Amino acid sequence: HDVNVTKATATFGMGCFWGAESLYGATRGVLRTTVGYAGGSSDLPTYRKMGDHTEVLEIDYDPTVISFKELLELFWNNHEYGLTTPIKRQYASLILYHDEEQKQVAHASKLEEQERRAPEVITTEIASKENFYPAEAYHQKYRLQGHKDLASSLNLNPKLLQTSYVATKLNGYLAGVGGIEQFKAEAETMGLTPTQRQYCYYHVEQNEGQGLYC
Ligand code: MHO
Repeated sequence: HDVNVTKATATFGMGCFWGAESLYGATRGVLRTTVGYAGGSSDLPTYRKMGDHTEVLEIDYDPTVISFKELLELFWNNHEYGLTTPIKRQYASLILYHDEEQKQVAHASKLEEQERRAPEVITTEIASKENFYPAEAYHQKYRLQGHKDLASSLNLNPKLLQTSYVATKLNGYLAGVGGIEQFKAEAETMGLTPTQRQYCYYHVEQNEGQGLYC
């Protein structure tokens, strides 16, 4: 749904985009997420023909609730970007900034992180966000789509899989991010039917803290 709030966008590559989408989805201040391909130069990438692109997550957020710097803390704490294991271009560690301020914050944050992790060398690349190609519908809200009955009861067409606030949130909580208490507080405002809500309470609680996987 359309919400009348200030909105900014961040784009991160941090390994498999399914996990990243769940991580940020359940985060306060995140309004919607879309997984896709970016950072390369080849035309019209797809999952099967990604070319030199990387799996990335595009995050629309409300900067009055969560800052770009806070999004970056989640970024550093939730993927591999050291040189100990070589990383395929598909899973590269990438910060694609949308404006001058994000660019500066990203560089400062990487320097800090580099100091903290030395002598390990950080592979994270920082570049301007150019083209972003949304991924195939079956990659969007992947964890939510795994709950087939719930997902079909939400009538998520390919467009809504990219834009729905509720799908964004559920995709995070059902993967165990955020936890049952935070979910209960938020669920009231999601417009779920009693059946959907009961189903989600059960699975959010079951999966709480299980860790992201791909
Ligand atoms: N291990 C996953 C990777 C998916 S991903 C979106 C698979 O089975 O394809 O890179």
